[in-house]
Amino acid sequence: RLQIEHLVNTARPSDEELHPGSDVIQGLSQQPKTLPPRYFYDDRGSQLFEQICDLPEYYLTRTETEILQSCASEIAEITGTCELVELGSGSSTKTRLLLDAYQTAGHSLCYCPIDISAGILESSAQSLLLDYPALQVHGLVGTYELALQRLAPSHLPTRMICFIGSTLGNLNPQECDRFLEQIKNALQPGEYFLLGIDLQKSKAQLEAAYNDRQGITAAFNLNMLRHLNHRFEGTFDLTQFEHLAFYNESQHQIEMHLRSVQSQVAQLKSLGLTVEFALGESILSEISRKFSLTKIQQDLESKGLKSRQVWTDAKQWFGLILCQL
Ligand code: AVJ
Repeated sequence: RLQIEHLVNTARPSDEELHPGSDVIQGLSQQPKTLPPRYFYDDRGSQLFEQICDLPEYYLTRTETEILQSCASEIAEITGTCELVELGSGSSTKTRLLLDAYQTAGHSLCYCPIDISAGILESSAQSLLLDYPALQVHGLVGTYELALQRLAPSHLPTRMICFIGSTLGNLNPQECDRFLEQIKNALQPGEYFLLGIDLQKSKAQLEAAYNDRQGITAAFNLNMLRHLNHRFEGTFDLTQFEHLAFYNESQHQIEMHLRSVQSQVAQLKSLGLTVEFALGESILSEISRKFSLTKIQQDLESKGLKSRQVWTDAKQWFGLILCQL
């Protein structure tokens, strides 16, 4: 009942596949310096992210879970029997609420988790098989872009691509537009897209969520440098960088930075890269955009993805949109 495929693009390898780390070189050679958020998620980073989800200040996971608890059966009713494809499935914890709803409604269960990290994909797939005796799992290890091109035709009547947890917020508007285009191209007419997004709210609430008192978010941010040290023979001194997160109100996005507390030089030896930092200079390690429901619905609509149903929590902090092509 389990099949896991590692995706590699042999026909048309991307720059990143031919030269691992080229995105790191590119980001660190830019002004201001940036790094792609996917480098957060080595095994330790995925663990730290799971801890973030349980933090009192980090309302996102709790709020989305609460929404899913109340709307999962409605989703199952709207779509009927369908194949669930999930982008960035991670531990698949929230997805269990959907699987439960489909199981209760008596639908056959087919789940296709997609994640960049093979470790977390494998362990969560194993535990799902134990808990759902009728479940078929077809996992894909790789980037969203490749996975969306490679989805096998579904043998179930329909399909729903799930992109929950507000991961869409990591994409800038241009990347977001490209991504929604790829979603549209991966779906057949009548198929579904379930999107979970964090909504705009006060600067104080948002900044608390990314500056938790236990310092887990700071550790998560700094872990990116530890990961790069490990992966590319790096010399980043983690004691000489600090975590910085603030809400950029005009862009409606949280920005996380790694700020150099002194002027220093770091190397990534296997990439042949030397990077100089001025005192106070920072690397932008993540943007986390906060959305307006009506604006994102318009963007979805412009790709032919029509809203079938929208759910939020009582405070309107988080939104879940079920679209149909
Ligand atoms: C997984 C991208 C939704 O933006 O809130 C959590 C990642 N970064 N704390 C987010 C994150 C810092 C998270 N996403």
